[in-house]
Amino acid sequence: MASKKETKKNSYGADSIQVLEGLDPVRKRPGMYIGTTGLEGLHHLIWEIFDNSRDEAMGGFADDIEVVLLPGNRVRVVDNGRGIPVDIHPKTKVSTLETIMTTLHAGGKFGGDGYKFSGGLHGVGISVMNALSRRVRAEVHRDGAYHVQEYKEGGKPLAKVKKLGKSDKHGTIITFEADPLIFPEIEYNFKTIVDHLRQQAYLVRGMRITIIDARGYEGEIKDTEVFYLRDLPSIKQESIIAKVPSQTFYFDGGLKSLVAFENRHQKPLHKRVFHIEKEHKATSESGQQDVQVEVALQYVDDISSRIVAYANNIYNPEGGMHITGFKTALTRTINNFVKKANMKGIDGNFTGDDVLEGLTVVVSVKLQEIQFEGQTKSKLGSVEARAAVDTVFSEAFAEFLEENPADAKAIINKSMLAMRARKAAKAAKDSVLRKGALDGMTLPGKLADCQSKSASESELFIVEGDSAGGTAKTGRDRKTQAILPLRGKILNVERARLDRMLTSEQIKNVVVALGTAIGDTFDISKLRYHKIIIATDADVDGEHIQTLMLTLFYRYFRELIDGGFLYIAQPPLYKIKKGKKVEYIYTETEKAEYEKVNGPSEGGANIQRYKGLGEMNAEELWETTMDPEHRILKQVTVEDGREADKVFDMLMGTDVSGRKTFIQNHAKEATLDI
Ligand code: 1YM
Repeated sequence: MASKKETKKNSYGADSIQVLEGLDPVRKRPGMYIGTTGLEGLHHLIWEIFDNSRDEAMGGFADDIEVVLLPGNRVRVVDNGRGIPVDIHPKTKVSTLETIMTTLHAGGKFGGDGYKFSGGLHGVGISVMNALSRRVRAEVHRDGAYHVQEYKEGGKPLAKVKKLGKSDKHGTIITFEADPLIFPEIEYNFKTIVDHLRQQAYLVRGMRITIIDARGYEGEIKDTEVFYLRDLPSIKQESIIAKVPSQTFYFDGGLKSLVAFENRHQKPLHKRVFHIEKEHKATSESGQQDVQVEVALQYVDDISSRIVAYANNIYNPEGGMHITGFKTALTRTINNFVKKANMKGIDGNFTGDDVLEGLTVVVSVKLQEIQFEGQTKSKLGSVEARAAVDTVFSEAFAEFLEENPADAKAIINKSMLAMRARKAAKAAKDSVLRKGALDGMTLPGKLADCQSKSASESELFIVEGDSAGGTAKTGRDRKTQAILPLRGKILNVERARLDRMLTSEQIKNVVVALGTAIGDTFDISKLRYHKIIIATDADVDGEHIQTLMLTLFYRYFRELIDGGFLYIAQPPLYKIKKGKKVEYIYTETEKAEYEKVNGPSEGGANIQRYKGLGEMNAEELWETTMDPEHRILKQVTVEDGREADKVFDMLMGTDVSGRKTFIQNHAKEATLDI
């Protein structure tokens, strides 16, 4: 680290302030500066100071940062950088430290040249933090001395910067206490901080970040104490560290490590993680800017893709120009490689979607002048980023494919599979969706239809298993209730594409029985039953089938969910017989209550547990699950379509544990219709 620091010149020159303004605007309209005064805004205060330390690390001047949550709602951020300059600023006649703490110095560069690709407005956030704090203490080790200045009530200095002693160290320590007049709730979330700072650690290779939650520490913590940081005169509190939660991040691999982290629950298809980091020089005539580009990627055995984008270390959930450039370059590079390699049976006409399947990629760009689309910085607008990523990535990735034949082969195979699946899915979908494809189909033989032709009084029970189906047929009300049995495990939901599922005989039966057709020809007025009731066993297979059905309805028959036509049956878990009295119990909570009131099997009560629908006879099934007078149905709703879509995607992926959890948590959600 030291050698790195020495190669850079100390570029501070205190004469380039552009706009100076007091802190009043920040206190008047905090939302303008930190978004909200809720918990998110509160955490923003930490990010603002942390960004200063991170920029110092990006510039090569620091490599260690410490964030400490202290008792009394105080937060301390420490870095081993150059230290904020403390000399008198020629324009403001007060120290540079005081100037940047007490003025909104808009206009970006302040002080020296800053760093080529800093987070943007250099050091601007620190005054925002000061304005919104009740108390702040700034300590600087620099120029052979240890300097301190304190501020109160929204950034008012208590005194000038004081030199409190000698120091051969360098670095900055900021301790602040957010102002309760601004923030109605002050409660920092350790996990939020850890998650945010972990991402940051990936983005600046070789930067160590330690986060310490010392809020619960009961001993004394002095003002100047640094917990962990090297280089600073840390009153090493190893004893404290051992007693409170802490976490340290350091990723030598940068984005390469981030890709590995994102893929931690996945099965990689090739060994090497591709990685490139390079500065793309703008052509001088066009007057564009240089762009720093970093990309890391690896393919895994999954059908979805994970694309993570950053611009100047700001996360862009909606992507933007860098991602556009990346996608174009990825498709072109893989297709070119395939053509050049002259692979048998592969023509190199992959689409963008083909090459994205299974991909985990992180793209990070750094620009001097950055533009986002919209207020939230969620999408990068700077056009230069597109060409920069395209050029840097395609060049390096072509080389990677050539130099690593095994990895290249695995990647091409994955795209090949995706292409085949896409074509097959399209053909299958076309044939299923083709106008009238289902029109001529007669009702499936398995369906025991009801007598009524009025949809409003008709119900369709989709029942798991032939045997339960048979029982339901015997027990039902023939006039209004139709039964369609589904054979055992109809289809492996895992990894099955919905398009392909539609070609399955069993699913087709469901579609034909509904009567609405599907796709372009879908017509809700043709729905043959106004209650569609999924009835499965209360076990893993049953939950599996429920999930499959929910997926099918969600993707292809959304209107049936929106219209409130879809339900899940609630068969009882227990039957309790006491003398001639029979009682059914539907949940474990109910059972616990029953036992509390009656005592276990007291008075000769006989408790029978139902493992599946098939264990009930026709009369019991009618009484408990089908009789509109007594049954419990759960209506399926889509509260938040977007959220649901995400979950379904997850269900179709390879992460089995995530899918299981979902099935267990959600299959039986929704409102009661008793
Ligand atoms: C815990 C917070 O603020 N570190 C920090 C800030 C600065 C510097 C170093 C720094 C920058 C420069 C020169 C330069 C800042 N300085 C300024 C300004 N940590 C934290 N560490 N020397 C030191 O940019 O040239 C703004 S931020 F403007 F005063 F130079």
